[in-house]
Amino acid sequence: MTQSTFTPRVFSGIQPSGGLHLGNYLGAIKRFVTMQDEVAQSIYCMVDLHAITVWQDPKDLQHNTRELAAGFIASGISPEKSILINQSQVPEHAQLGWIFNCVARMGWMQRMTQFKDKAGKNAQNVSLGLFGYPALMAADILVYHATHVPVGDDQKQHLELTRDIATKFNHDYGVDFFPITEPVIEGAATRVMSLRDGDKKMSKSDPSDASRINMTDDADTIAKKIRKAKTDADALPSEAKGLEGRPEARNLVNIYAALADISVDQVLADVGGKNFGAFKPMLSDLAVAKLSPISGEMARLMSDPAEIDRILAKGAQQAREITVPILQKTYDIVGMVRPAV
Ligand code: AQP
Repeated sequence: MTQSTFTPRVFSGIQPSGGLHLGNYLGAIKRFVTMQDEVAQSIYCMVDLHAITVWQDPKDLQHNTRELAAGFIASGISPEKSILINQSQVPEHAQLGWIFNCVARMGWMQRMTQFKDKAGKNAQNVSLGLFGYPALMAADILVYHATHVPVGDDQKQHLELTRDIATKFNHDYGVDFFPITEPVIEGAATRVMSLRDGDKKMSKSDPSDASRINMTDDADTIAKKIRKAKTDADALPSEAKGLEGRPEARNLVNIYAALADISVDQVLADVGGKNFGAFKPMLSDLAVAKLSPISGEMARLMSDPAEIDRILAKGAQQAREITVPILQKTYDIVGMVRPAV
């Protein structure tokens, strides 16, 4: 069976390990929204089981899961068109995750740069879950037989591992059961960088709030963070090659291009020659215009958490119509005994 024999299906997830930021929005969510109209079925997930690979206060986790769901919906993901779930309500993710723990090899996992970055010098003290994270991520995707996964650039290696796991499972058991998933890493802002350091990814867990634009920031906060964003002293170039060796300038131009839905070349054709004193207010105005309606809608949705819980419960029901048969078939392939149906 080849990739093309699988019905196109999109899956992606975000951790409710903090508030949503501009990197999540531009690198992932914006593409989630367009893809829900491009394929027959899309599933978007708050990956709460991944979030607890590092400590989460239980109340914060609940709040962040609901707020993330609100962020998805406010950004344009429709619960009528896409299946919206939190991972822990669909137990087949974790069940297939265990099977994949037994397929993935230690050597593959030890090469994962995200684990190395997150564990740092503390590798003996981090959770076993943090190490196993990419095998669970492979299960998140393959328990739907998802064919396409929109993500930011930092997830490329985990998606290669997902392909390796599917290939090894199919090979070991002599089946063509799991698709070889395609990563979808597109757009001008697949890797949004910190506003304080152009060599570091914008991230929820950065201790400096000034390093990121949160989706819940108000207009004044957004303007202040952009005004204070680190830059160099030169004017903006008129062509993309003039951004080489200027990570902070490149980052702000990429953000502008992604927010405006135009290319970097188009941005530079307009702003080439301007200094940051002139460009930053343009960027702030654009960011506020694009993000304020989303944060306003998020706040409205968060005023009715029971409705968010209903959407997630309905999503879990719809999801399990897909995941239960795929897990059962996996168990059959592996040789697990279960009652005949
Ligand atoms: N800076 C970024 N630029 C572009 N895309 C990004 N993504 C994350 N940061 C950027 C994309 O957002 C999706 C969800 O990411 P995640 O929450 O599952 O985990 P992460 O990549 O580890 O995100 P953070 O913010 O850096 O979280 P922490 O600080 O908790 O580790 C993915 O598609 C990711 O590529």
